[in-house]
Amino acid sequence: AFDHTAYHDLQEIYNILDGVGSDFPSLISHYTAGTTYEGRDIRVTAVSSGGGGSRDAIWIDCGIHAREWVSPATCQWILDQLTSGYGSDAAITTMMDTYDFHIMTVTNPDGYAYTWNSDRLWRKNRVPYQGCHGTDDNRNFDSNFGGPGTSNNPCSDTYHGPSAFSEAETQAVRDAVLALGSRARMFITIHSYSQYWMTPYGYDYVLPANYDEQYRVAGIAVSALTAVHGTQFVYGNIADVIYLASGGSSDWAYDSAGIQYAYALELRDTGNWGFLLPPEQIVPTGEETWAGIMAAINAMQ
Ligand code: 0X9
Ligand code: ZN
Repeated sequence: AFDHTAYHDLQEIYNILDGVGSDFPSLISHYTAGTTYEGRDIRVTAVSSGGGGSRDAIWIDCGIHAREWVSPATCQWILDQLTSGYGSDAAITTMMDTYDFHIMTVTNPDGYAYTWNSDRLWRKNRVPYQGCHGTDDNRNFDSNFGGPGTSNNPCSDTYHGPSAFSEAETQAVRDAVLALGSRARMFITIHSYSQYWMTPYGYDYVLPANYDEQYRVAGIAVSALTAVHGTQFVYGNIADVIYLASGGSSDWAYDSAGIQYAYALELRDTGNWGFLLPPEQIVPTGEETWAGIMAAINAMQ
């Protein structure tokens, strides 16, 4: 089902997800976490080797920002590794017999479709507000909603939306993650670009109570990531590593969902190609990111 040599449009990605579901029916189940303004499904792929829904869970979402194409490509890479590795790769098998994975491969499908059809560098969703289009879904969570690093102008790329959780995409992430309850052990939201592995918070320079532990695990993840292809990542809290940004999903995951390991990743590169990362880099990006994520999962206490 998978093809990591090219980027795929939304319909192709959904066909790939259907394909992996029919190829691995004992591992894969799909559910719809929400429906967008333009009527598209927001899909989650649950990967489980057993346990009847009782196991701890890892949440990974990709593509909350439409133009960051290597992000959904990396969620597809992860799904491929999990399904092809179960029963053949010892590390993956052990991990999958311990954790369920819930993967939202295209969190913002309206925006993603728009980057294919109209504007390659579109970021937000496509809901119309006051003559412009789109809320930045990563400013729409209730983590200091409307605070630093957000805009109340619907024409801005960082428009926070009319109210916290006003958007179908943020409702979908919220509801799917909360449905996991205390089983959710790690939350990873995948962006590009800049090569960062970031912990809360984005809404303030204060650090989470367990910052030392999240930082320790991030360091292990980045070492494993760098070991694959030598790619350098900077790690630390969002506000210091990148900038103040309120209403983000990983701050919400830590503060409100109570997930103790909440990471926002910025994948390749550092700006040479930026959002237009060549498809030849999908595989190495997937390889190193997956190595980092596996190391992080195995380093959790
Ligand atoms: O600005 C963003 O939303 C992210 N950077 S991006 O270039 N991919 O748009 C950073 C997200 C930081 N996370 C939180 N603020 N929670
Ligand atoms: Zn982003």
